[in-house]
Amino acid sequence: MGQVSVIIYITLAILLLLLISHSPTTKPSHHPHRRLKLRSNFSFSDHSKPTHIPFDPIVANIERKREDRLWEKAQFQLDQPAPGQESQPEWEDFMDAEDYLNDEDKFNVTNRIVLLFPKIDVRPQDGVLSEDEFTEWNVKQAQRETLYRSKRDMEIHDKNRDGLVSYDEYDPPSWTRKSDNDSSGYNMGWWKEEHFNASDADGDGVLNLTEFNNFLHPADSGSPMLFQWLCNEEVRERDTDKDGKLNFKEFFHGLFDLVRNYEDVGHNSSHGLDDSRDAPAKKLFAELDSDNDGYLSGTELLTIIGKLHPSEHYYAKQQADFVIQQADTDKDGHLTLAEMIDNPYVFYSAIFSEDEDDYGYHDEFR
Ligand SMILES: *[C@@H]1O[C@H](CO)[C@@H](O)[C@H](O)[C@H]1NC(C)=O
Ligand SMILES: *[C@@H]1O[C@H](CO)[C@@H](O)[C@H](O)[C@H]1NC(C)=O
Ligand SMILES: *[C@@H]1O[C@H](CO)[C@@H](O)[C@H](O)[C@H]1NC(C)=O
Ligand SMILES: *[C@@H]1O[C@H](CO)[C@@H](O)[C@H](O)[C@H]1NC(C)=O
Ligand SMILES: *[C@@H]1O[C@H](CO)[C@@H](O)[C@H](O)[C@H]1NC(C)=O
Ligand SMILES: *[C@@H]1O[C@H](CO)[C@@H](O)[C@H](O)[C@H]1NC(C)=O
Ligand SMILES: [Ca+2]
Ligand SMILES: [Ca+2]
Ligand SMILES: [Ca+2]
Repeated sequence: MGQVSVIIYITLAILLLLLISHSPTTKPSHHPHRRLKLRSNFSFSDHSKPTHIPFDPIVANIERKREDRLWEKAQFQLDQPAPGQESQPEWEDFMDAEDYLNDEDKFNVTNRIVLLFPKIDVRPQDGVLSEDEFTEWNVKQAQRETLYRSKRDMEIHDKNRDGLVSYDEYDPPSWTRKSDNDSSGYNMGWWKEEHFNASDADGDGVLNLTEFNNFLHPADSGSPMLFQWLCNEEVRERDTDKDGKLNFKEFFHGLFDLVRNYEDVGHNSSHGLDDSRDAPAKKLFAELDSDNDGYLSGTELLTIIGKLHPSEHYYAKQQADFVIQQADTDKDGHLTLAEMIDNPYVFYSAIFSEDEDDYGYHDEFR
């Protein structure tokens, strides 16, 4: 037997030992392999859609930086379109960020949760997180996001860089232009003067950052003027006979289903379609028609503004309910620190990916 074969045998034996030492029995893992991933789907074209609210400010910061780069690229291209030189956002640009997130020494989700928990557990500080506390946290994170984006959007419009946007400066960006043709006679009118004026809380003719942010997010503005504007827009959009108010038919075909979608519990549509919808629709119409003239005005819609335009709070609560339900191991409706630590990826769900390939690879070699 030659020396070569001996060496081969020894090598094989060592390899085998290595494989065994990496087997699952020697290193039990609580979680299947996860790889944290930054959101890849941020859309510059639709600001009205609620996006996922990031749980962890660090991740939010990273995602924002990434967004900035995409945004700068997009702006650059608007300014000077370079033919033939297609530029998609380079995933590689952000590899360092993802490597950071997946480096357990640098970004240890357990430690992050331990750090964040007391910041969420504030009302009251009792060692458990309630739905309200989690909702508040989500609202705060969401507000940071929207304000940040508004600030960036403002830079586009604020041509003279005085930190204020006048109506003349406000040039509609392409994402607001659904169609220039406006076949309905009324489009959303983002850039209409009325909308601008309703956002100008102090009436000085220009929008500062707060006012501009409210302009972009009227449903979250808390401003009576903007709520009124939103309701007037609802009327205008559904007002097919153009008399400036909604009759029952216009309400029924345009608004009723929208309202109903938010209170769909206990509905039973198994019998007669229109019969079953007619009665509750008539009831709601009568309730809303407070001056009993048989029509709904914008003002009469104000009481259901929250259903027509759910605020950030609505989505923040939905997301809070969802994560609590996912991580609430003892089902008492609250989250303890231990429950969160046991289910860390519930909170990082928007950014982790369970890659099939990763799965196979790691099962094989563990
Ligand atoms: C991202 O967007 C694409 C289409 O735009 C969609 O097919 C995909 O499901 C989205 N991914 C996530 C994670 O939302
Ligand atoms: C995260 O840090 C804790 C100590 O704070 C440690 O026990 C745990 O193993 C770390 N997790 C990972 C995945 O490294
Ligand atoms: C807009 O409407 C005009 C007629 O009113 C039509 O000729 C034109 O093609 C339309 N443009 C678009 C983009 O739909
Ligand atoms: C908006 O306000 C300005 C004054 O600041 C006024 O001149 C203009 O007519 C108003 N426009 C609308 C549509 O209300
Ligand atoms: C913008 O103006 C409003 C009054 O309309 C004021 O309450 C708010 O603090 C101002 N915001 C900023 C960022 O200056
Ligand atoms: C619909 O309502 C009827 C009684 O009104 C009830 O018997 C039936 O179970 C309901 N169906 C559903 C799907 O809830
Ligand atoms: Ca608490
Ligand atoms: Ca102002
Ligand atoms: Ca009325």
